Amino acid sequence: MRKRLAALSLMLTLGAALAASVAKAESALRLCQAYSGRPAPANQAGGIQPGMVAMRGGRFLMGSERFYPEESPRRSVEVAPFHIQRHEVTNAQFAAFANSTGYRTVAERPLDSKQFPQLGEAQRRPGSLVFHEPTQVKGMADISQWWTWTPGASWRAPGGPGSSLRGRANHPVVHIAFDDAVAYARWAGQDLPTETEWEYAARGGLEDADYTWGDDKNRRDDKGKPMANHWQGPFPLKDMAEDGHHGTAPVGCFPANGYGLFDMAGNAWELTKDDYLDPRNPYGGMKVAKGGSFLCSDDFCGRYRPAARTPHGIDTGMQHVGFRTVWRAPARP
Ligand SMILES: [Ca+2]
Ligand SMILES: [Ca+2]
Repeated sequence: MRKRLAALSLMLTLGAALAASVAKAESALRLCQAYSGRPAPANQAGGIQPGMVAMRGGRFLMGSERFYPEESPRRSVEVAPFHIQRHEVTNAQFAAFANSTGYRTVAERPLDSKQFPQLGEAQRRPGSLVFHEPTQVKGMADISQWWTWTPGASWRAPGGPGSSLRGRANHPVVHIAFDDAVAYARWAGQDLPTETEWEYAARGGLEDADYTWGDDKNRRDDKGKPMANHWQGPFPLKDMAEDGHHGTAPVGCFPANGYGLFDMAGNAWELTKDDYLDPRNPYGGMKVAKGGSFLCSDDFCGRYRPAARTPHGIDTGMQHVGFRTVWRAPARP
């Protein structure tokens, strides 16, 4: 009898765990597929602002010495408490901002004739950089083999003229330049994260782990799929899309990290407010972007990790660059 009771108890425990795991997966799926792209007014994650999650802050190990030189040194840093968006800013969120303010992004404005007197009107047309899969490449130094300056490309037409946001309300907004991200954040009463805040949030409480989910690069989710929307296959020729997504995915399609944050690895690169300092580029004008994107392949980028960072020019958008916002409680008087 006692054995049967123990077995029953074990079955109930396993059943409860399974039910919890299924409920969690279903809730993530709802966020991913049926999500409107705009968080509900009441924040179920316990944060103060809609769609935001509270970060306790504290001391953590930032950077890594196991990958690219720009990520080192690994150092102990302190971060104050803040709130961060559970997911990347979506097209629906950015549309609410653009519709209410009439804001035009950098990619939607023509280049200034005073700044670029050498360019004709046709060359100064608004546009942004769009990715395409080339059929062949000669070396990997020249990124114009897969990035094309495309007049008419912007967050409203992420693939260039003829593309649209149809069915993409819950995808991360892309083709966002630094000023665009700042304008949105101010409108929302928020801010862009510092690199330190972003990396603290991305680590999800795992100390010094290589990835947002731990150290195993090849870990798969409970359906056997990659843990983040990145690029599987030889870059830039063939994206096998083993993760189920070519290009951006709706936010929240991949497992959350330990802090309940989605897509801190991959999907869209995320702008921070920090300057990217590089002695080889004394002119500046670069900001730190974090987290990698749907274009990060292991054979070329490998940057869908918390410590990874890349420079992004402030004067342009790209098809794989977006952002998320933070909110900091005002200091008490
Ligand atoms: Ca993918
Ligand atoms: Ca991301």
